Amino acid sequence: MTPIQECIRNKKVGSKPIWFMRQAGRYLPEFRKIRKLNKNFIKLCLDVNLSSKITLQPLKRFDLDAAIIFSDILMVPYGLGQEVIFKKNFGPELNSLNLETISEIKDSEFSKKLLPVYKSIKKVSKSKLVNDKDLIGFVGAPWTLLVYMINKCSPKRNLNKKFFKDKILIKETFEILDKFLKIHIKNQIKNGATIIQIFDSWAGLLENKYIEDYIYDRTLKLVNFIKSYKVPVICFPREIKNYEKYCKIIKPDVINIDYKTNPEKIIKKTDIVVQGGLDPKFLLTDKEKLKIEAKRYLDIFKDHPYIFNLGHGVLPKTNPQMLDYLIKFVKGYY
Ligand code: 1CP
Repeated sequence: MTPIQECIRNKKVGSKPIWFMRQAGRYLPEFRKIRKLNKNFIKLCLDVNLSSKITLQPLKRFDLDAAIIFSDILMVPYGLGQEVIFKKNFGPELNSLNLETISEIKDSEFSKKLLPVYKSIKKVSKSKLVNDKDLIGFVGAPWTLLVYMINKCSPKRNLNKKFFKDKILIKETFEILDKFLKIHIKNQIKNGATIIQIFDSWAGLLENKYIEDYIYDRTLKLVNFIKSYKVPVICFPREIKNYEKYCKIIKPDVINIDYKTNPEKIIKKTDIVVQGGLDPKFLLTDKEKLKIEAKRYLDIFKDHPYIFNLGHGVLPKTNPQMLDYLIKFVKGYY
């Protein structure tokens, strides 16, 4: 069994497995080199040779316990026929959501559009570099995808609250997402993903009165679907106000905490396996500060099954040597 599966299935404590959100990305010069020659981000995700190569880049450098497939949560709206472009210094930009068009998309058409993602998963799963390691597939949570699809750009730029009023648009989009996220998850598992992570990056934006309908109900459907394949599911409801309640209702196999969540409080309230937490900004400081902060997490989770990771993705300004230092420190701690 892989170190991560031991931690999740056997609730193993002791040495902590480790991987990083955004471990393949802009902080790596070898990624930037490929990115420079491939200006179209979606096209890059759909290039089987390049996306599998990028997925494996961090595993060539570091002693990590998992690979995460190089793709994006916005590949699902793309697969549904909503145009997505990634603009430099702006982020993603989507065109208007046309319910009629996306309701007509057929399962086979969607799977065909995203076929290179599945081929890339298959290719990576056969690589020696992931022998005895996990290969993480992922999806955006329905709520977070709805935000991008209706808002058409990152809500950190501006969130058009007007759309909360269109209940029909919201309900129908959720129904379509439920169907196609399940297809996307199934295709990833069938091609070699051994764990699925659900990213709910904008969980913290939602008003309490909508949480039940837009986060709990919708996410639970996906979590139960993933569990039916006997594949572990990690949930990351970033900045959600009540992590304990989320765990109680959703019951993911693993809960990823953000850096604002108090790690001590979380283990008092739940026996679910925990992942992450460390503020990625510590990787921009110095080794001594980074070590103290990493040690804090390792000590808190000494007797609790814990997968070492961050409280959000690796930042583009991170020096890869700091990541190397952190991995060696975590691996050598117990
Ligand atoms: O070179 C570049 O400009 C690309 C930067 C980049 C990368 C490396 C984007 C654009 N996406 C990715 C890959 C990616 N995205 C992965 C790959 C695997 C890995 O982790 O190494 C994953 C898991 C994601 C998931 C993702 N995409 C999320 C959820 C996690 C999070 O960061 O909160 C979100 C919100 C996105 C949307 C997205 N993709 C990229 C951008 C700039 C954004 C928008 C972020 C925002 O709204 O602020």
